[in-house]
Amino acid sequence: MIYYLGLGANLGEKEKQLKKAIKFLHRQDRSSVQKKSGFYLTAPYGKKNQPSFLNCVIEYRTELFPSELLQLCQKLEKKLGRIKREKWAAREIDIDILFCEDQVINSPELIIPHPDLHNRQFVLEPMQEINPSYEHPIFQKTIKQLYKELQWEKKQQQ
Ligand code: PH2
Ligand code: MG
Ligand code: MG
Repeated sequence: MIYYLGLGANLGEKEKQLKKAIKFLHRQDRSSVQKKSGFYLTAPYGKKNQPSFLNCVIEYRTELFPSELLQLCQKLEKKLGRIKREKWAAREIDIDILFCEDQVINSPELIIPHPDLHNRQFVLEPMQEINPSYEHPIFQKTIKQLYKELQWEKKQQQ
């Protein structure tokens, strides 16, 4: 299965933690990181009074099912020093499943596509770098279109 994952860090050695996460994912059996975006230094979205983030998006091929990949990501977050804090708190590493092919999943522990990704420049910009023509299975719009619309909305708000 082909997934897109969003990675972010805003505590500790951000770049090192992102690189370690990518390496760990690539080393898993019958799995590989097929594409990775550059690292983007981004302003905090949501809760604004926290350090800026380093973000990237990767394309990940694996035989794991979504619930299994979620468990792997949570294990990796722990391994890289993330501890339990309140929602929206700063973190050493965050790995979010953005897309799993054209699957739509709505379970209590996992929602795919990520329900807020279309509002997040720190997801759309790196994803546009690696796959601009990828189509969002619910909105049926490409990443490029979603990114353009977000830019337009932001311009309206200024
Ligand atoms: N992640 C959040 C909340 N806000 N802002 C940026 N710039 N990057 C993130 O990865 C991020 C965020 C929740 O996971
Ligand atoms: Mg997140
Ligand atoms: Mg997360």
